[in-house]
Amino acid sequence: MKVAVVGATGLVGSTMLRTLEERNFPVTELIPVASERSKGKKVAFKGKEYAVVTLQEAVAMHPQIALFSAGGSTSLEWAEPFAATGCYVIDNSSAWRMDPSKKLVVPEVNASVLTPEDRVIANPNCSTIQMVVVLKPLHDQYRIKRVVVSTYQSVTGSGQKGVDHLLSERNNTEHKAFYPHPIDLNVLPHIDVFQDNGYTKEEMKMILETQKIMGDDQIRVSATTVRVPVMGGHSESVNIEFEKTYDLDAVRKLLTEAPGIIVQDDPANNVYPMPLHAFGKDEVFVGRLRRDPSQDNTLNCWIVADNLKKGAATNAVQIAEYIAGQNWVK
Ligand code: A2P
Ligand code: 11C
Repeated sequence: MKVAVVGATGLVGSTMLRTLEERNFPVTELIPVASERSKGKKVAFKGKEYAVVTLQEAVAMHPQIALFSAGGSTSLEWAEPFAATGCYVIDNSSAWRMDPSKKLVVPEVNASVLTPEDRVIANPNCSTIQMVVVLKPLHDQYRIKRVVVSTYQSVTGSGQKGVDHLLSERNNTEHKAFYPHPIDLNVLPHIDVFQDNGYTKEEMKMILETQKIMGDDQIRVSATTVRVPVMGGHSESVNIEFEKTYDLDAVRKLLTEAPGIIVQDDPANNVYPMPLHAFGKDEVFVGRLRRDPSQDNTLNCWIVADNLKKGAATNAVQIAEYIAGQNWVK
């Protein structure tokens, strides 16, 4: 398949290239795309070098699948023109996620909503993806009433500028501040812009995207999203209230058998998910499973995933794998 990666020089885009390689996606021709600034720059894929092209050049090359991760404005301008050529666009930006005409997909949760006519498909926000992978099997079994989540998000979620800010503070080198405060040796309860209701855009994404992906707007979600000086992935403390009663061993078994999840829950041996271990992995890790003694039918857990992998590139490639598997690509 002829595959374009838009944003190929960025953090998510380069992880998309690596993920296509690792998962052996059937790429017959790769089209790496970035801004005019990067035209002609070389990127490596499967041992070969490919020259970066512009969006205008890429759309004329008629890719069959395009993975977009070059920001919302690029997606708003270019996703539909690519789709108009018959290409399946899988868009990692927030541009189309809440558009009622676009599907918002995490394959383990709702791949079945896709039809051959869905030519622009939205990839959710990283912190939402890792949470819904765990919520889905629990919702099917016990019906979730309410979720209260606090996140501990990696600087890689901000792209290269966030990584550069942390590393330059740590190495005491000259830098242009990306965050409004120091990030090293600090914690910022602030991701993306504040809204009129006092929540940040990241927090609102966790609420609205969860309901859309789970196909249930009755699930109540309350979120606090926090940036921490970490590189390997996002962590989440999640409190989940069910309608039905549950058994902790049954929950552990359910999550162990659910697709895309690895249970790491052996506190006696200090085993629990951590971003350092999730780094570079495709799965979502869950542990610290325990009853909430303050409320009936309520579970506490700790969810970790590499936000550049399952939170972005892996999820997008899995959507591409699903589409390829349906034989919709002509
Ligand atoms: P470029 O490297 O040419 O700026 P990150 O999230 O790590 O900051 O990466 C952003 C990605 O999006 C990069 O590949 C960047 O390319 C690409 N990008 C940014 N703006 C545009 C644009 N207007 N058109 C195409 N690609 C863009
Ligand atoms: C962060 N979750 O960690 C953001 C990054 O809507 O795709 C991804 C933003 C998005 O800052």
